[in-house]
Amino acid sequence: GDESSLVDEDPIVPLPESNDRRWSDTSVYARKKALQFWVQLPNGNWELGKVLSTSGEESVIKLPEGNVLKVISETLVPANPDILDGVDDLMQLSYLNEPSVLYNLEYRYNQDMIYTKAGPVLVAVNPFKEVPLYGDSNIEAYRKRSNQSPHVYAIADTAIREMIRDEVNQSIIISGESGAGKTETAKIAMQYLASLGGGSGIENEILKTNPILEAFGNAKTLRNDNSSRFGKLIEIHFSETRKISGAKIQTFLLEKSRVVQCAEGERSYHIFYQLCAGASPALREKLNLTSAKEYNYLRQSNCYSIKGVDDAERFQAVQEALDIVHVSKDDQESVFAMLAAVLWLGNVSFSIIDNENHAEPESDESLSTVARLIGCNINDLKLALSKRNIKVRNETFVQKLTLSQAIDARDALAKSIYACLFDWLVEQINKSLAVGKRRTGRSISILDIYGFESFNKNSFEQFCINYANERLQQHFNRHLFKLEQEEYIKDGIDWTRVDFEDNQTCLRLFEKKPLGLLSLLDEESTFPNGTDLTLANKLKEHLSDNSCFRGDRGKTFTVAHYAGEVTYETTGFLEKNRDLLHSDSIKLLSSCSRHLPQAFASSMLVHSEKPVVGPLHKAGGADSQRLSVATKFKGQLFELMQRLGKTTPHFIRCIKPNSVQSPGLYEQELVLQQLRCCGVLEVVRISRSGFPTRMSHQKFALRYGFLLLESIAAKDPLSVSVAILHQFNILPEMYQVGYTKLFFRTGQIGVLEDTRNRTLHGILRLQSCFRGHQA
Ligand code: AOV
Ligand code: MG
Repeated sequence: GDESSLVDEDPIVPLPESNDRRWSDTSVYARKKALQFWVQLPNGNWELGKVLSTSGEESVIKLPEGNVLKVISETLVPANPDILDGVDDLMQLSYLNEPSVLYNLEYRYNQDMIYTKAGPVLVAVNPFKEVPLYGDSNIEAYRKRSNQSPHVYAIADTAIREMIRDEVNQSIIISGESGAGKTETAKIAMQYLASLGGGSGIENEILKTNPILEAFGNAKTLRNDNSSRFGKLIEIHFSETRKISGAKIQTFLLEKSRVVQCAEGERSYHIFYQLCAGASPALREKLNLTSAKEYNYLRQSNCYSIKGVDDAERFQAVQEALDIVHVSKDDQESVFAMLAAVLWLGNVSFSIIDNENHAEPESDESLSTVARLIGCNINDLKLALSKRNIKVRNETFVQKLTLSQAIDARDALAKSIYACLFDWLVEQINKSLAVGKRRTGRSISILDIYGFESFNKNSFEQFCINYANERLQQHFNRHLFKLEQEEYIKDGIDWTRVDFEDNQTCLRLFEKKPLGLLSLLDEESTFPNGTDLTLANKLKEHLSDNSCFRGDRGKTFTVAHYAGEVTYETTGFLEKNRDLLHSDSIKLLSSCSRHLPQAFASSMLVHSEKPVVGPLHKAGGADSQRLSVATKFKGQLFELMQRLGKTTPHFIRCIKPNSVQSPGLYEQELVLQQLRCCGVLEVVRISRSGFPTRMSHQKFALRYGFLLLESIAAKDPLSVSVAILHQFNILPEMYQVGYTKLFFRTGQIGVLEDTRNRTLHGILRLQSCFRGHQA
């Protein structure tokens, strides 16, 4: 595709930061009208208070527990009237400020109402426990629209209706940081779509892809016990009769380094532990399987189990799911053999054979088991792990590997086998889900990628993951911004374009050619003498004038992402980006007697025939004749964005309420930080700079008409509405009258609502007085 058009299209000028407490509604006007206020306590939390008195710059505030506090009046943030407690759309709040939004979400969260609308976006706060919101009866209620409260089901239902009504493909785009609930949300959306049925069990097949892909592509990290280590787009197709006709899964960049290396307290992919715990005695014997603790690859992180998860039980579920997506028992056994081969590869050890540190694998149980499982000659395996053929012009030399090179060759082989296995499985699943002949071409896609990550140490994996999130964020920004403007225009109101903060600068840091992170990384990857340090220096030399980049000491640099700053360490960047599997290893796999290794070898050969990017590719020799990992990933992301660009998107923003994965714990600061950076605040801020409150003429006239001093009961809703606006001296710049709706600036409805309440209160008092008289 045409990449440049995506990068530089329609640049949006960033707004100057007007206030460090973004979009807090602290205008003098708002403060005069509000009855209660948010007070920030020294611990950072917000409390609701009432003003007792004001003198000069200071106000005396009474807190709910009776405490009295003296504060600078300017720091008070107006709070909403009680009738707005827990509204199901943040747009209904009269005062849109951070504490009010935080309070509203918390109020709902405490009652297990984890979903809230933020205008067009659905916000989902992770409950970290079972909530009674799902299952057939709930699905039914949303289908019939007898339940209208915000829900993933409602989003999925809207997607279906709009797909049919507009004949346009739809997408459900789920984002949020690691552990926020994206994967669960994606499954809930799939559940709703699957309930439409399709015949021949296709809907069940679609649901069963989840346990399979999670077993092979998810792992325990420090952020999430079931963290997705790959990105996924599932496209569900529908027939003319609105039944599911098939589906297609596309995956993005699996984190394969995890197979050979993972941090203390994390795990490798679930499937390894499931296999070790759940394989039948017969299978154990065939694969020479022992316990997870015996395998170096699983042992290094010192973590074998996950609280509340029975790996053996999960293994049964995965096998059943594989049956359902038509992976034959034979193929399943081949898959498990590949897994065991990977585990045994990790146990292959080396001995030094000369005084130049050259190494050879030990001929032990590990080596022979690997050879048997992949079906190769044990000597060929030994050769592939200790020697390398190097072609210079037309001559071939044999080079002995040093110990560290040999270990790298072994790990590279293990990683490749696993990554190919993952791709192969996805391919099998896709064959099973293949869209039938009676297709309409209409589909709903659900996107669930790995969330933004920031650890103490961040490497190439986080670099790619966060780059993907940056791209997605831009899609989100642009789309919602456009939507907002379209609504104003549709209702015919005056509207001057408001620009908003964009993550364009950060994306440019990644994508600019030739001086951007990805280009420089690729360039350095093609230099045979490039090292982690030369890469870091090169980045610092060329990128320091981008405001999102900071060069740090040594091998580290920092990127200011939309979701926060992340410091990356370049250690391993070049190697992971090059991702070389030596031709000797590919040859080894193609020589195997088993069909899976052969299939892996041919898929690798196909990929290595693609053209190369980067100016100096020849320097690396034959093995670098392929796209770098980062470049391939970038291409995938562009393609994804183009595909999503042709759909009507529905956005779901998942929020992680605490960092300990516990139910009932709502950490204001953590939630606030996510709301700020993931753009939910942005969307509301955009709306606030416009006219966030909308009410139809009818509804407005009905609700406030009785407040009118002169009776105009016979008049039409528009005239009644205008009369109300005049009677209450609502300033002309505070509202707009559209064709069908009234549009108000923040806080305006609150004023009317207060008057309405006071009047109703008065009427009630009068009535009870009256009744008292009668008695
Ligand atoms: P993620 O997909 O956003 O993280 P998950 O969807 O895996 O996050 O959610 C993490 C955990 O939160 C799950 O394993 C559940 O225990 C819990 N959870 C999330 N949503 C719900 C829900 N609606 N109901 C009950 N529990 C829930 V990552 O893949 O790490 O970016 O990369
Ligand atoms: Mg996930």
